[in-house]
Amino acid sequence: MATLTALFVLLTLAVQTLAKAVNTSSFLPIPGKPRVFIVSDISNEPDDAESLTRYLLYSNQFQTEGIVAVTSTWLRDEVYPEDLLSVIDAYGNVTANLNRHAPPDSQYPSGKHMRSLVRKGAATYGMTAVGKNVTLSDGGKLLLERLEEESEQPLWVLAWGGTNVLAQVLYKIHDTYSATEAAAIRSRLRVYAISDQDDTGAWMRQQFPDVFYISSTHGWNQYGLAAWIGISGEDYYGRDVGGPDNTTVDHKWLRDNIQIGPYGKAAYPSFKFIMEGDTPTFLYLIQNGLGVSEQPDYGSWGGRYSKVNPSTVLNFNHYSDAADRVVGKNNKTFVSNQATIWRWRSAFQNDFAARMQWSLPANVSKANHHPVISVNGSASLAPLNITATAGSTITFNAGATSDPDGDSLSFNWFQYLEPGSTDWNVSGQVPALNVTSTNGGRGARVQIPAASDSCNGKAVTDSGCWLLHLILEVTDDGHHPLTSYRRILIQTTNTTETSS
Ligand SMILES: [Ca+2]
Ligand SMILES: [Ca+2]
Repeated sequence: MATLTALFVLLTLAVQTLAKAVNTSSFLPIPGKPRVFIVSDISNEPDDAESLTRYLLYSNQFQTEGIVAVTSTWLRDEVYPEDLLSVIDAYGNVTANLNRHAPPDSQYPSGKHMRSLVRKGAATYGMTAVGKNVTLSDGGKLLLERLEEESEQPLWVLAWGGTNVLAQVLYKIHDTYSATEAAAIRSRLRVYAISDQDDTGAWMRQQFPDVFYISSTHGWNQYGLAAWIGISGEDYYGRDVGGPDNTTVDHKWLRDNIQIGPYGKAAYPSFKFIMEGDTPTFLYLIQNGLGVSEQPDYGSWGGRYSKVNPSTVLNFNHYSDAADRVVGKNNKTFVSNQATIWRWRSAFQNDFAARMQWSLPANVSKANHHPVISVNGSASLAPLNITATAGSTITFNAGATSDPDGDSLSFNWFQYLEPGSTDWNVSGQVPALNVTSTNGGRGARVQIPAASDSCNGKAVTDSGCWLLHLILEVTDDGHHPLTSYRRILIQTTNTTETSS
């Protein structure tokens, strides 16, 4: 009898496993792998270890080029590469589990490979690590090598702590190469820094204003004013309280959904102040169809930023906070830089939780996989570019959108008003699309405003007609619902002018 029961249990498990089996080639494809170089003041507080835990669950989307333990104003004369390694070791134990949920051509890198990318930064504060007589730290040497590679792909330096490893390398490049060569190397660099956490950020932006540099700017240590606290900081900083849903960033949710299994339990510590202040740096680069990394003002899970000064004379490439208008959980409208991040929180927290399920053994995982959006026959994650005449009506067909798990899908078409405008009150300034969803959301009919609005001379495009952003957001009904996006860029035109 016991044997029969055991057989029955085995058969049931086998049937369940078969029912869960999904075709990995139907997973959301990963079109390219941004080159990423992380500098982290890990161990000043638990949150860098948290961010690294999340980052590694996305590491099959990136070509990681280096992970360096650095100082910051919070950790002035020590660095802790060993704490990076312990998170990576926990990750290395679950890559086989994770790879069952990754497209065959975008498998997760091994723990051994990720370990080989860890270096020490300078164990001194800020500008003391920068200058003519300074020997590059091991982290600096690796970063210099990566920047010297003549890659077609830019190198994204994500700063979770101080930036003196980057500053010492930029000093070195300036000192070693001709002005033209140094500028060419800097043109391959992209930075997303979590505010300034030492004195080198301000120095770099002053010395090398051509560097593409995303960071919130505000008084020293006034983090409550920074965009990145939109990740989870409304209660701690007392900003936008009541807007974002704070139930997915508290200790209980993290305990139930993230601190689980062989990876989450081992790697993800409980936060001290707020959850994962550094995570927006790579949320910005996640390829889900929403963000466009070369366009900080388009908005993404990592927030929306615009140029501090649009002068083409200065060639000043610093991008800082921009605001979105978002209706919060309490039905009030919030206008803030932090809203550019928290508006996506439900999606990015569910995404994290779903990936943590991937790290579990197959028989306990409630694995879910992303919807694959197809609009007008195109399933790419890059924006769909179309041209539309002012006053016309255009239609979109997303009927071929699918889900690898066969989940039910909900469709939300909306205009993202803020990108492309520098106005504070975008409502009434940016021409409004009239969007009607059709076919249960699998299609949309969009009325383009008349030429008097679409081509009102305030648009930044050469033609004087607006580039309008339409977003399709598709969410499945898996255990942790997953969301994919498609951005449709509608360049409006005035046919009367074009034909003359
Ligand atoms: Ca940090
Ligand atoms: Ca799914």
